[in-house]
Amino acid sequence: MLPRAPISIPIAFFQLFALTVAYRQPFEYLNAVQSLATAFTNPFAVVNGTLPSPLADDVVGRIDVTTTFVGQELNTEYLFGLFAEGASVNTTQLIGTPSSYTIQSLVVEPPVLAVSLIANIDYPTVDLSVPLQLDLFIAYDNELKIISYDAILRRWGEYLTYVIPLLVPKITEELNLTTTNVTELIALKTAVDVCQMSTQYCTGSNQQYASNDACMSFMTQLPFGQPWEGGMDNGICRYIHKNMVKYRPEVHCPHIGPTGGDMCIPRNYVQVTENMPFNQTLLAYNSSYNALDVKNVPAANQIELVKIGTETVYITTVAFVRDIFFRIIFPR
Ligand SMILES: *[C@@H]1O[C@H](CO)[C@@H](O)[C@H](O)[C@H]1NC(C)=O
Ligand SMILES: *[C@@H]1O[C@H](CO)[C@@H](O)[C@H](O)[C@H]1NC(C)=O
Ligand SMILES: *[C@@H]1O[C@H](CO)[C@@H](O)[C@H](O)[C@H]1NC(C)=O
Ligand SMILES: *[C@@H]1O[C@H](CO)[C@@H](O)[C@H](O)[C@H]1NC(C)=O
Ligand SMILES: *[C@@H]1O[C@H](CO)[C@@H](O)[C@H](O)[C@H]1NC(C)=O
Ligand SMILES: CC(=O)N[C@H]1CO[C@H](CO)[C@@H](O)[C@@H]1O
Repeated sequence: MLPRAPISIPIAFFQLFALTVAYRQPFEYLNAVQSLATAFTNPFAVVNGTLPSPLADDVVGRIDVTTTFVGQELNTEYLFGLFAEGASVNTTQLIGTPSSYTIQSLVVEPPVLAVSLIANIDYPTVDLSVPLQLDLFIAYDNELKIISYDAILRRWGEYLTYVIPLLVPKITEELNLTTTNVTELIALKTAVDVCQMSTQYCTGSNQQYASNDACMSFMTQLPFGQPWEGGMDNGICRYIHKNMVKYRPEVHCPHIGPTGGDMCIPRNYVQVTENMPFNQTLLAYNSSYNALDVKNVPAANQIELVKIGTETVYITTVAFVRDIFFRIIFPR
């Protein structure tokens, strides 16, 4: 005789899911992080709308070596447009284009994940590809769009120190120069590229400099800046922002102009460090035990779930252990 299936069992099963339904299954976050990495290494496709933006409308993103960006449009421009535009010009760019990636570390604790990926950054004019490690904390909303991200470019200073000398001979050739002074060369390269964009796109009410010459003279006086000063009043910041002016000149032209707009400006270290800009926390605070999580889990199973020496039930982990489902559905 078949055992009579107690009616409460499928409900318990369903409710266990229902309790975590605001969050998604772990594999969905894995897919989401893969989508992000794919988008990052195909920036053109995001910019032209072939790949959907992985970002929520009111996303807040922070990148340690630049600054905080608010909203989907701005973040799309900085995460994808920056690289897509860099790849579309024929001259050697100081900022390369991500082409492929490997994920080195990943922790999923819905709705937050932490990932460290190694992206290969391409410099096609010199046939170079250099790995750059990116560490990100990401919070997802219920639609699996990124609502907060906090990104760290690991060894960014070391990266630039490695890359720039490899670009210099080609840049020297492109600019028809004879100088071997790298500082002067990079300052000139920065000025040429920024001023070209400014002269082409920042016109009318968006005009920043009286002329291309005025731009060149301003830019060549400006220090290039340290690698970590990508959000400060210097050349590297304007160089990062130059690729966006084409998208929305009214927003981005001031960033490459003499004032730096609200992007390339002096910043206070303590304020930057202490300011928490995110609308949604990057703490996976709902993942630990609470009574609701185990409401429909039989007491015997709860005890089993609480592993030796710990009093915390990680329901987000537990919910996906097949064996435990079976025990809930078919209690001994
Ligand atoms: C968008 O960009 C992708 C990647 O570069 C490309 O394959 C695709 O053809 C582009 N689509 C349009 C409509 O431009
Ligand atoms: C890059 O070079 C190609 C072929 O030489 C040319 O068709 C294209 O217009 C150039 N693009 C830019 C942005 O100069
Ligand atoms: C580079 O210099 C050579 C020789 O002086 C000149 O013929 C050429 O037009 C220059 N090219 C550019 C892009 O200035
Ligand atoms: C390179 O140029 C900078 C700026 O003009 C100057 O301060 C520096 O001393 C030069 N370095 C060398 C090695 O000549
Ligand atoms: C976290 O859990 C509490 C209590 O279960 C719930 O009220 C709250 O909405 C949850 N927060 C998020 C962001 O899901
Ligand atoms: C809806 C909301 O609270 N938006 C805020 C998100 O965070 C940014 C930056 O901290 C604010 O400017 C938004 O107003």
